[in-house]
Amino acid sequence: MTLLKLIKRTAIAQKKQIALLVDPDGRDVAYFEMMAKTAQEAGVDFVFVGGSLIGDDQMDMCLEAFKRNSSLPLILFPGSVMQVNAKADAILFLSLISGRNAEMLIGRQVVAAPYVKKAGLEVIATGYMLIDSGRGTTALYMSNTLPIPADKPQIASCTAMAGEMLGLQVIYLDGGSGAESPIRGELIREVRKSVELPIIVGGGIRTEEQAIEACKAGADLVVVGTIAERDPDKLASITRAVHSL
Ligand code: 1GP
Repeated sequence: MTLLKLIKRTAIAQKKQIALLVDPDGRDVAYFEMMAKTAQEAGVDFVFVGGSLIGDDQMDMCLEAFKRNSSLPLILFPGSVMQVNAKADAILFLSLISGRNAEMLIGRQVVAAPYVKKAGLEVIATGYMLIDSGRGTTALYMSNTLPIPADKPQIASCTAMAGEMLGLQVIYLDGGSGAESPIRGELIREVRKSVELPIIVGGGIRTEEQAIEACKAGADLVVVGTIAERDPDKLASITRAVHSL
């Protein structure tokens, strides 16, 4: 079964899933091995791998360490074309539909397409939406786009609807890694009402309660990165909370 089918089936069954986001930048093999074991023991559903500034070797090293130390599905969440890597299982093929930067909407994808094809990765066409989280994040700076205001759920829902109509397969609502606070439930609820696609939500989720709130508002899959880096033990308790819903 493809990973997209797995995400969809789980969403239809109204079960919730969680992904650990690993940014390989500046980390060594020992760190990747530790995180792989932590994620496997915690029972997360997926590992997203990517970041804004990663060299080729770091990505290889990270994917190899996760393969050696876990059986978790590895999904690329690429910050650049250079991060396309055949060692992963799938790629979130992102179009930054919240922004108006043509490079992020279609330009980078044109450059990446032949590499993705050659790598034989499962492609998950993703409507990627940055939501304002109260402070500048790396994602905003690097993408050179404006985020959707946090208190404008209608803009978010219309954007997601357009993404669905264009044939995208999942919607990713992201407050940006290290966001001060997670995306508000009200905005997630509005998007949930507007589209049938699986909804991924991440950015600033640090507690069980925040993960539960995102899920109850309509997220099918939540993503945690920063908190797992700071406190790997927390990953297991957030995972348990998400799976208990
Ligand atoms: C960012 O959703 C991810 O794309 C994770 O964010 O690092 O804040 O958990 P955090």
